[in-house]
Amino acid sequence: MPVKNATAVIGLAIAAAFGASLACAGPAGAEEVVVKIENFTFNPPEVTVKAGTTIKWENDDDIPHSVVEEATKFRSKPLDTGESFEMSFKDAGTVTYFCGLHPHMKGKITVTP
Ligand SMILES: [Cu+2]
Repeated sequence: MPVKNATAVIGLAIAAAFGASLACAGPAGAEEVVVKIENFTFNPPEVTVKAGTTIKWENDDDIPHSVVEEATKFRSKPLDTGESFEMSFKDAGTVTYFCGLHPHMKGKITVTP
């Protein structure tokens, strides 16, 4: 009987360790980087992130702005003050974008593997 109990305890310990390692795997591969939109600029204008990162653009200006990829692979709706737009980047490469309302506002994302 005591042997059976010990086995059960070990089994629980393994299950707990396995669960813990699974929990760690999620956040490590799902980082979020914030790009602020303020004073008619994307800040920072250029960011370098790892593949799988989510970029969140937040409009801190008191007029609307949007986020449009140069080849319109993605485009946000006009973001009012305090609104945000998120996009995940799974593939390595360079992404350039601008504000659809003020095309002189430009930004660049470099995604590394
Ligand atoms: Cu704008």
